[in-house]
Amino acid sequence: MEISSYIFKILVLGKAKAGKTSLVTRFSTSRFSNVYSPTLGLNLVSKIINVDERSITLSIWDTGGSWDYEKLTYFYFKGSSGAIIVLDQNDEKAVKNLDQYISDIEAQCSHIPLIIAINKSDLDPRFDREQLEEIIDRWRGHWRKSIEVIDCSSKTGENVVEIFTNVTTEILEEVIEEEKFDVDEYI
Ligand SMILES: Nc1nc2c(ncn2[C@@H]2O[C@H](COP(=O)(O)OP(=O)(O)O)[C@@H](O)[C@H]2O)c(=O)[nH]1
Ligand SMILES: [Mg+2]
Repeated sequence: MEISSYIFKILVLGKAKAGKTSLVTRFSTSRFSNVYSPTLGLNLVSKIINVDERSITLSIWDTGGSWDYEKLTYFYFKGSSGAIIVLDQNDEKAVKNLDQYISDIEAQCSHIPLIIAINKSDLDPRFDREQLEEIIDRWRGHWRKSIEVIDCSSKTGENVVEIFTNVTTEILEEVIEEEKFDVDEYI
């Protein structure tokens, strides 16, 4: 049996139909379905990933659209070590709620590593990439952790593993740094 030394909670956010569940399913089972089935409440997936010769358990929180945002944000966001915001590149209004998602993360979790996953790279791009870059540059100006933009496709599998590996690597670096600091305090 594999022994996992860390458990990281990863929050997955994005508009309905952006491809959150598809991304998580592709990562956890290597499968994809074209049929849309709305996530009711929460899709909670646990998966072990190996990064830098460590095995880490990811607790992935894929939120559904039907939840009462106001009441449940705290519950969904609490204790997240990293977040993935999924945008559908085939949607003209893909970046519309991006600012809101990042401010909610800032308010509920403070600054944690972020990945902006531009999903559906197998389809035509329809959104304004410049507007996306502007929004991200603005946040990067004061965000204390990494913000990475990765184009991916849950359909073809492009960059799906990379998204989860990269967010885990960022979190792990931070945790190892903190552990060193803790040890130093005792010397
Ligand atoms: N072409 C294409 N379709 C996708 C991709 N990812 C998801 N979809 C489709 O988009 C729809 C919504 O996906 P879903 O994962 O349920 O979105 P969610 O509401 O954000 O969880 C479904 O019909 C999926 O098959 C992708 O990378 N490429
Ligand atoms: Mg879903």
